[in-house]
Formats: sequence, structure tokens, C-alpha cells
Amino acid sequence: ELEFFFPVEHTLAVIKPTAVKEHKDDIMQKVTNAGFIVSQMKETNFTREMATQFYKAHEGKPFFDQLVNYMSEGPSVIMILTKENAVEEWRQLMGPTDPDVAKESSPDSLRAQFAQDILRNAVHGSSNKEHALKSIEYVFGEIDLNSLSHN
Ligand code: RTP
Repeated sequence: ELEFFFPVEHTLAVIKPTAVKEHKDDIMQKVTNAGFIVSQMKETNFTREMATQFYKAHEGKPFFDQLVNYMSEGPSVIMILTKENAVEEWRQLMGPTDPDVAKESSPDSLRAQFAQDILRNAVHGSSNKEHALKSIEYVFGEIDLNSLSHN
């Protein structure tokens, strides 16, 4: 079993609506340059209901309504990214939530380069392995992740 030699991990990554319009190709280039395998990809316009469900953990926060509006204003690109340590490495490639912070601390990150502001910050990534599995199932349904690993 190849998993033994290459303990790959999966994460859910989203290119958010404004970034899909303006920076999709640049972002995809950086994804593959960083060594991620794009195991699944689909372009979907989140409904308000889907966005609410997807960001349920933030319900009640002051920015929640704006976040739901933003995420449902146009198509997002949703991907399963596969790599060793994918969850952590994707979060590193994204950079900090706030692009002003990202520009200081990690100028090569996606948010430093492609985010407009702390809300319209270009990309999403699962925060841990458990969330990754849950949101992969939410978006792609029940799929056999082992069969994806080495595509
Ligand atoms: P994400 O969940 O999208 O990967 O981003 P994250 O972990 O870096 O940020 P999080 O704190 O989980 O917030 C989720 C998303 O909400 C928007 N946000 N806006 N206006 C604000 O102060 C604010 N704070 C967060 C961003 O779109 C953020 O990615």
C-alpha cells in the first residue's frame, strides 16, 4: 500500500468568488508549483444556504452576513488538494487571514498577492484534518479518498 511510503493527506481548498474572476489561473499555477495534486475540482456558485452551512462555525460573528453575501455572489472553485501534510501546507500557502498581515509576514502567500481585504481574501482552507474530512464530504459527498490519493 503506497500510503505507507507517502502518508498523503487531503484538504478542502476554495478559491473565493472575486479571486475566481481575477486570479484563477495564477492561483492554480501556484497550487501545482507547490506540489499539490488537485484530486477533485468543481466550480459552484454557493447559495446563501450553502455558505451559511459551510461557515456555520462563524454564525453570530459581526462579519458573518457579509461573509455569506460574499461567498454566494459568484462561482467559487472548490478543490480537494492532496499532498503530505496538505492541511498545514495549504494554510501556509494561503497566508494569514488579513492580507495586510500577510504582506508583512509572508509576501509570497496567496492572500498577500491576491486578496482584496480581510473579507475578500481570495482563498479558504480547512483548519484541521477533521474539518477537512467533514467539508470534503459536505461538498463532494461520500467519496473514497484512498482512491484519489495518487491521481
Ligand atoms: P477560512 O476559514 O476562509 O479559510 O479563513 P481563516 O481560517 O483564515 O479565517 P476565519 O477566521 O476562519 O474567517 C473565515 C473567513 O471570514 C472572513 N473574515 N472576515 N471582516 C473580518 O474581520 C473578517 N474576519 C474573517 C474571511 O473571508 C475569512 O477567510
